[in-house]
Amino acid sequence: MLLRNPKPVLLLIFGLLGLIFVAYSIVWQVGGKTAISDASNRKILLGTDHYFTYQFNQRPVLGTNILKVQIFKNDGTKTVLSRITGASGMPAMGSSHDSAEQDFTLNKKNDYLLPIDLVMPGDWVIHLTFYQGKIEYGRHTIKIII
Ligand SMILES: [Cu+2]
Repeated sequence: MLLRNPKPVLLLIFGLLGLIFVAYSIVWQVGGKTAISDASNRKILLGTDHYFTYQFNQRPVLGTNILKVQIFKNDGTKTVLSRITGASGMPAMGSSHDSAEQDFTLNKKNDYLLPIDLVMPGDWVIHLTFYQGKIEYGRHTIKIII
């Protein structure tokens, strides 16, 4: 049977589609899917006499996330290195989302901070490189699924 006035039905359908879209976006952002390769704040060995931990300012989401790295001597004393860099990318997309190797900035609390831009859902890697003087002291790769 043909509806005499299809407008309200169309509005309802578009309204529902809109709601589904919004709900889907929220679920995607909050994410049951996000995963990180190391537990937050796990001690990761660095050379023979240091370790580091890392954490994000939030469960990683699309957009900019701040990665914090802290360096410790084996006895647990917080310390600094000469330089830490991070380079992020999405291996499945070739080099199209690769960032340059960027320096972490050191704040007053001796935390190393670097903004990480995750521009699309998928599997991401962040390559960390640690320097003592000009010598490469260690490397670690963080994997993120968003
Ligand atoms: Cu992409």
